[in-house]
Amino acid sequence: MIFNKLITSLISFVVFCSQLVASGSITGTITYKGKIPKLKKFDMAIEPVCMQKHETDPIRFTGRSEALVLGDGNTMGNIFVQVVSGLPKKEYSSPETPVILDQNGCTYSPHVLALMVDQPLKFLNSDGLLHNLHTLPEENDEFNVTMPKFLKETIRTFEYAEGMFPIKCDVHPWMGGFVAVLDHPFFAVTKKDGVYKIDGLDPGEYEIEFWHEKLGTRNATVSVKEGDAQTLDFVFKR
Ligand SMILES: [Cu+2]
Repeated sequence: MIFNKLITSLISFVVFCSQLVASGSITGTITYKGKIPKLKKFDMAIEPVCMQKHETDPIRFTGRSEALVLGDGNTMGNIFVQVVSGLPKKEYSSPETPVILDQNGCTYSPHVLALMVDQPLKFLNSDGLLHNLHTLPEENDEFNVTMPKFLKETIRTFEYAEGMFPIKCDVHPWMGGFVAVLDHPFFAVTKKDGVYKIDGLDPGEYEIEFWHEKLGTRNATVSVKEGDAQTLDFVFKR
C-alpha cells in the first residue's frame, strides 16, 4: 500500500518535472522561388579519380549546383538556419563529438556546415588525393593545411563564434565550402529536402536567420510556447 503510494507520488513528481523543462522546437521547410540559373560545369579533368566518382551523378559536376541544391518542389539544401536573438544569456557547452567534413570526389561533403566553438571538426580525405584545406575566417585564425594523399584525417577547432566563412582547396579551384562557428546549439543546416529542426528552446520570442551563400540572409520571428512544436516555413525569392 505504502509502496503503491510512493510509486504514484514518484510518477506525479516525474510528470511535474518534465512539464517544468518541456522545451519547444521550431521546424520548417525552405523552398526556392524564382528563375533557376544555368548551371556551369566543373572541369575536373585534372583529377580522373574525382571525375569517375561523379559518373553516375553528373549534377555534381555543375559548379553552381552546389550553390543551389534543389529537391522536389524546389526545396533548398545548404541553408544555414540559426536563432539570432531571444536566447537566454548563458554559456552552452560544446559537444565533444566531431563534425565531419569529407573531401570526396573533389568536393566538400557537406558543402555548408556549422559547429560550436571548440567542437572538433574532423576533415577526412576519402579521395586519397592531395588536397589542401584553406579557411578564410575573420575572427578565428586562418589555416592552410596540406592534406597529402596518405593523410586520412586531421582535426581542427575554432576559438571564436563567427558567421559563415569560406573554406577552399588551393589544389582544385572548384572546391569550396562554408563553415560557421556558434556559441549556442540552436542551429541547423538543411539537406536537399529543405527541412530543418531546432529544438530544446525555452518558451519565448525568437528571431531566426536563414542564410544562403548567394542570396544572403533573411530573417523571421517566431513565438515558441512551452512544449510547442512551431512550424516556420520559409521561401527564398530571387
Ligand atoms: Cu582538393
